[in-house]
Amino acid sequence: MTETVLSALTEGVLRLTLNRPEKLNSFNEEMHLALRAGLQRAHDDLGVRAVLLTGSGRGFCAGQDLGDRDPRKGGPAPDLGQTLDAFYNPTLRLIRTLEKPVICAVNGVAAGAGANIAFACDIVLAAKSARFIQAFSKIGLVPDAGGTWSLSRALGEPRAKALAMTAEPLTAEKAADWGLIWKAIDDETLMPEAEALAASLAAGPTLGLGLTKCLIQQAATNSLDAQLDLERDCQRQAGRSADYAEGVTAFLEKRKPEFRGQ
Ligand code: LHQ
Repeated sequence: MTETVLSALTEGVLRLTLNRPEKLNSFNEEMHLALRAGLQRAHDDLGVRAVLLTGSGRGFCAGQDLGDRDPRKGGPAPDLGQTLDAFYNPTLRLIRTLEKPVICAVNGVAAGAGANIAFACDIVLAAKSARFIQAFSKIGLVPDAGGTWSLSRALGEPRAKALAMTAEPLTAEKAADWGLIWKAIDDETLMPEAEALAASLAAGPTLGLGLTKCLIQQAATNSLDAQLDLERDCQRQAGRSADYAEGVTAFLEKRKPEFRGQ
């Protein structure tokens, strides 16, 4: 049977590829569980120092597989809250709490929860041909997978509400101009550029990068006072790391640092 998420670890980069291309990598239960297992491995395995998430074929991810939820089959209305609790929310939490960089290479259309999973990643690169669509309003749902949170934070209420209510596709270039993603890249250079970025982060000071991620995430809800204290605590921890000693030594010796992620 074909694997719904391809997983490969190379020199510290765990590449996770959503792999249901004939359905634009929309989520069925098996793919949910496979992605979660991959992200859990990233948490547990010291050999993983960065994650690269992407999709097979012409799409990144079209959100939930709507064929799995055919209302014509009858029966009671589904409990979609339970679907979020059981599947999407654990995945979102694994991405946000992973103390390692998560790079997302959006290789094609990203719709519904597929778009919002991309926005939860730390650094998002997208092919210029990719589109982001808050498809939920087309089927009577509300944005999920953290979409209301990430859109309103990155864009403010006016753009977040318009994207969510109209489901108008947002081009990769506009998403980058608006600060929703890091970069829009020519289609043919997306993967080489994403791989190079992931490799360079995986060779970086993982502890410091993880602490940086936590700090920036907490800044949104902290007061300046609380954030200054948190920076102090994290800097104390970073300053005791082997990678800090190596970074300074390499600087003084005018050579490239060899970080070990500790
Ligand atoms: C699909 C899908 C798909 C199944 C393309 N499912 N087959 C939802 C419910 C439950 C719990 C909580 O959360 C959620 C979260 C959500 O994500 S809700 C939003 C669900 N997603 C959508 O509404 C997007 C539906 N897809 C589309 O609007 C289009 O396919 C987009 C705009 C993504 C791409 O359009 P095209 O490039 O024109 O491709 P296509 O529509 O021809 O799709 C290609 C194939 O993929 C096609 O199959 P076929 O057998 O005809 O070739 C589609 O049926 C299939 N596909 N999305 N979500």
